[in-house]
Amino acid sequence: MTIASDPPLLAVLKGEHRDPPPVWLMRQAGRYLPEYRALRAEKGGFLELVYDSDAACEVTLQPLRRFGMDGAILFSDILIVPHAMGQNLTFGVGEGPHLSPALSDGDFSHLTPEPGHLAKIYETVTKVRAALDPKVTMLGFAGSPWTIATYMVAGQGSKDQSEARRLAYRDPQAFQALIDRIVTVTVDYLSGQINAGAQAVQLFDSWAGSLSPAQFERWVIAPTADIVSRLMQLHGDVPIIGFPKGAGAKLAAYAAETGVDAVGLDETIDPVWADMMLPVGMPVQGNLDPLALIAGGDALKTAVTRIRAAFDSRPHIFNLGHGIVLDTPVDHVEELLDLLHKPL
Ligand code: 1CP
Repeated sequence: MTIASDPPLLAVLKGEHRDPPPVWLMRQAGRYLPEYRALRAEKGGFLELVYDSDAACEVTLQPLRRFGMDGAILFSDILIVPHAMGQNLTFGVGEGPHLSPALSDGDFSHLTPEPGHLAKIYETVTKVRAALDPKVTMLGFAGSPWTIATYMVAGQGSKDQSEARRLAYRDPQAFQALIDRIVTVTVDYLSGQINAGAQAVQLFDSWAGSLSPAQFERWVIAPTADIVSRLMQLHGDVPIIGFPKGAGAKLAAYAAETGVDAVGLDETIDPVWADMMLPVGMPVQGNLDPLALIAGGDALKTAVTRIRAAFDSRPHIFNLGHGIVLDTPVDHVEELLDLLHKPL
């Protein structure tokens, strides 16, 4: 239930329709912002930013100062969970993340957990929340078990998540044990973020699109439902956004079976179709193509209008369909915010 003091984004997550829609952008902090690049260079690297709660708080607030977003997303990374489970994590310059040892057999029993890594993140949440305007919603997040497992098994990002998919078929028991462990750590982690001040949380399932329907049921829907039900018991009033990127037609089952309060839509989902197919009144988030934001001008305006029109009677949070791209012009983000603040 919404309460009068709920900020707009939180009110929408609880089922209210707002016009104009509240907005935040996935990866709204990051390398397209000069002030981010400057602080990253000063601190020496990405993890140095993440584990320094003053720096991480500052980076979280940077896009809010510039653009006046309705949501502040904690500055961290989904791979902090495998790091806390005991894998070594590095981010090389200009490279993606590396986790070692890679768990190609799914066996995590030899890893020594480092829960202190997660405690550092809670500090950031508390600092951001204390600094936030009460009209802005503080969002926590974690990766979904399937997406986290793809990185833990391969040791890095991969094109088609083949190693994790192979392991899931070859040794479903070992893979299930890994997923169960990630579920437990993720529930603790999200609960810790909520206790520290997060008002809603998002589960990023970036690689949900690589699974066949039966595997999707087992490795995306079931563990997500498990996390949602455990979090609901602990924090019944904190909304959970599920973002199963690439789920396509499997989105309907995801929305119906996981128990998430809201679904994030990637840019390949037709908003008109999503509105027809999702339960009446279920809040949605998305789904501007990040490349339309790079284009700006008429292309941006047309895309924004289409999305807003499709969701004109459903609770809707405006966002991208995936993270903001590195070469996005900062003034196009301003252009987007201006467009959103005008009536449809
Ligand atoms: O400064 C740098 O060089 C690092 C770039 C960067 C940033 C800014 C990475 C490395 N992570 C982040 C921050 C981040 N990551 C946030 C912060 C909050 C925000 O502003 O939105 C969030 C929510 C994430 C989530 C994340 N990390 C996801 C899920 C969303 C998605 O993009 O699909 C994934 C898959 C990651 C892993 C990751 N972290 C970074 C990279 C380059 C990657 C992808 C690696 C790969 O698959 O190869």
